[in-house]
Amino acid sequence: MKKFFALVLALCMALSLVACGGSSSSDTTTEDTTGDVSTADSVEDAEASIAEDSTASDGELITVGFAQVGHESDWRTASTQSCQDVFTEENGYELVFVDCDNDSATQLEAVRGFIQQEVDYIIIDPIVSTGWDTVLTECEDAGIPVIVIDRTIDDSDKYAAWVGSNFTTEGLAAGEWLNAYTEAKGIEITGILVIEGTTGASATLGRTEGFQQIADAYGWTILDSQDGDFTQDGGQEVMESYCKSYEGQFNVVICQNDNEAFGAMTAMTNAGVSYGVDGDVILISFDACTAGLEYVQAGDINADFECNPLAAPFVAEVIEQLEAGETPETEVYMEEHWFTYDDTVSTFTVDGEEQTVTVVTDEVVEAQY
Ligand code: GYE
Repeated sequence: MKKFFALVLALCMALSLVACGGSSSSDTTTEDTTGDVSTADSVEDAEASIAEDSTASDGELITVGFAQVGHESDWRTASTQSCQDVFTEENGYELVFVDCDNDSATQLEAVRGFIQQEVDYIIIDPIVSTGWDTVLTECEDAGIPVIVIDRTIDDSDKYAAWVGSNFTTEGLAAGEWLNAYTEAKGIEITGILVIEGTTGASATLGRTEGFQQIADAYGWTILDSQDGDFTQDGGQEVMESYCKSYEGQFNVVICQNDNEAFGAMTAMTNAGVSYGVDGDVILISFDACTAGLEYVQAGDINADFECNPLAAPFVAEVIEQLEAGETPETEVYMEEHWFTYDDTVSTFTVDGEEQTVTVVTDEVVEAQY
């Protein structure tokens, strides 16, 4: 049973590490408590984990409670699927899944419910980054290790590990790509509109902060930046109001996830505003799930900055390490790519590090989640 689990885990890890193909803008890395960063970017690493993991079990099912944000986006669906694929009985787990419907009170309640159920581990994808210390102390008192995924917790360190993405880097990359693209095309940026994700979510905070830094550096005007709640309806509603308030004043729209971009496209089409590679407005998105990439390939979205939702295999590895009495790495960063319609910009620099883009082809779309 354990060997089978370890093999599945290793395969999942290997697949998620190579799934996107193309060139990598950042490797999946882990950081230990001393701040040292190591890289786990090869099939050999995944294979090595078979031997390591296969010694850790007593054959009992491990109960895992997962307090998921909700079901607001394609990204979220992929994240949920990743956990449901990995934390199966076949792999030695019983998963208790709660969809918190983007409500922070429900999420705290879910975590307290897991404590009452005496689960072995708790996974939290925190809707917002603050308000966590009390409930995490309760988990600690109950002796239940917490693993945080995706969004970060900023007001408590009472968890064993975090697995996710560097949202500020995603925002910086979007900004630097936009600068290189507009220079290459000879386009002058007249005005930028941002549709943010959920207020208080670290994904929103990081992407906003990263892009703002670049806007400040190049002297761009951000006309407005409003919450679209990471949903298609939210994106459409905000864009409808932008089209009225800023008619003729903008030529860049930044949507902080794909679903908002889908809504924004509907609003712009209805308002007679053209977008994408042949349009008047440059449209940038984040997440790069399959549907987002299809729009990039079609030229409707100019560039899509990936946020990798397939965290579960890495969470399982953390749990295996805790089961074995080892101290897991405290931070695990997912591998991510920057996707574009064409290679007008093939490389650009973020904080002195060269970034390469992946031009979206049929194979790229097929390999994506
Ligand atoms: O970008 C969005 C989702 O937290 C990174 O949440 C995640 C974000 C993702 O709803 O689509």
